[in-house]
Amino acid sequence: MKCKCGRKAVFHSKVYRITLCDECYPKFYIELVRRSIKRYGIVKKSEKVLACVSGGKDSSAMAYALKELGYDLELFHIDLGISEYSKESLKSVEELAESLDLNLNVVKLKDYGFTIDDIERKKVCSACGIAKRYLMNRFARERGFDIIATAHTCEDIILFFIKNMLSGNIDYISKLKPRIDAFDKLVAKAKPLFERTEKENATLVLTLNIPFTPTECPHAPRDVWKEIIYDVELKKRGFKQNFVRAIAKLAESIRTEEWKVKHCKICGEVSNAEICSFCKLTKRF
Ligand code: Q46
Ligand code: ZN
Repeated sequence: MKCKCGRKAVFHSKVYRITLCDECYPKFYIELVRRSIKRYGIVKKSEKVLACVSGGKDSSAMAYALKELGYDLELFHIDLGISEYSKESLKSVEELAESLDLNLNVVKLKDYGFTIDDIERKKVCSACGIAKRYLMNRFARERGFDIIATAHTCEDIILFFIKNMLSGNIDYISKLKPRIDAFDKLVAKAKPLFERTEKENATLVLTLNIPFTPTECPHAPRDVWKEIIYDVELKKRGFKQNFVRAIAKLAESIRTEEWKVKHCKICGEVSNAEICSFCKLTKRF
């Protein structure tokens, strides 16, 4: 297949009815991200952005896109201490920072007394999520960043939506908004890739040789729901993007109950209990 410019194609999409080469695809991708940001007001040009990068393809694509679009940004990586995976991830984000000429901030979980490898198997991902949310928010606020950008893809958003619907956590759906404004000590959050698919992100990093590691976290569970989402997309083209837009609409319309903000007695961060989940974790070690 050939691109409209006549060169060999690297990307074909039935959803957009388009076939593009390695020169036309990056421009197309950046334009899609620009449109999402504008349409949903995800990041403002005046905001200082802390872009969270794991070393994987999605966050590498996000960092590249935000830089191309002219945002004032720095990179942020947490060394989770997950054996070889964390070493490879760190190497990859260092290469990414160098290739994009961006400042990289690294926080080591070990400096808080434990690593993800120290957590019992069943609780690994929940502890990891608690640590990531806590460290990125605290770091961003203490260093004067206005907004935290994470590379959630449309598959991630659909997955969170289905799982939370099934567990009856309707309130949680409001967290799936493309932008969540700052509240008390919580810094604003942005999901600039919420309409992008993993395939679109992978095509960008492979086409432009943007550094990333293909290695997956050894704790990543096999997700049957993700396979189901891909199956539906195969049968109904455009399902993922249409669904994620509907989720964004729904998330915006949910009025969360006013909650009286509490602060952790140990660290002072926002918490829904006397002691926050992160301090509970550090206390165990
Ligand atoms: S939560 Fe779980 Fe991920 Fe943390 S332990 Fe690995 S798989 S990295 S997004
Ligand atoms: Zn605390």
